[in-house]
Amino acid sequence: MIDFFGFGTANGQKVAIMLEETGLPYTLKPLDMMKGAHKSPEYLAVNPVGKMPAIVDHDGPGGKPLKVFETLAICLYLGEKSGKLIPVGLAERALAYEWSCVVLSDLGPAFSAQFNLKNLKADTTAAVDYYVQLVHRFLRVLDERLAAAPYLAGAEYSYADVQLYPVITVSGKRLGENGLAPYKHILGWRDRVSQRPAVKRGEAVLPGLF
Ligand SMILES: N[C@@H](CCC(=O)N[C@@H](CS)C(=O)NCC(=O)O)C(=O)O
Repeated sequence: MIDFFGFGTANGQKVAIMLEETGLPYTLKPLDMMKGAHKSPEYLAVNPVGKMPAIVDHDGPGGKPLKVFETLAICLYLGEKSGKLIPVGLAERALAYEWSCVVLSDLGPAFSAQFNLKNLKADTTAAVDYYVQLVHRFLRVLDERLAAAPYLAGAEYSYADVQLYPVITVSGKRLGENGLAPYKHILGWRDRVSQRPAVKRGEAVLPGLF
């Protein structure tokens, strides 16, 4: 059984969807970030960085418990453990990792910076504008990728798509009602991915709050 420490953000949803896609048994341990649960000593013993998400697999390698933190590390662990959503070909595996990195280290942090800056009691207009244009820069590239292939790693849906999907559906709301309208290929891909039963279940387990 896997304990999943989650909260309703895009990162939390990535792990919820991945757990549902793999079918591995898990228990959601809601992490109340509004009350600072991610800074508690109990949680820091699981994730020393003090960020959500994290898992503890009580049936880890060798039958021993294994703690895993960092969204991408968790999703790769779940994919490898279950044998699901990891592309077979080496080229496709490289593509899945490459596009996951674009989402995890470029697009996601640009969305987060824009959101966090808006909450500061200071004039952050120029900094917010900078991060918004960065968000659009990566959305343009992702749109081109999804014009060239139905999924990020090519013909098949993979864990890389799980990294992007909640960023589009949850963080994407920060761009306003028509913010994603220029990205027709992303929107078509989003609609295809949203039809997957495991994606619907993952979204229901941990609805995206903001
Ligand atoms: N690199 C981390 C980032 C996770 C992250 O930023 N989580 C946010 C919530 S979505 C968080 O825990 N923020 C609280 C904090 O930074 O103290 C990952 O991909 O798991």
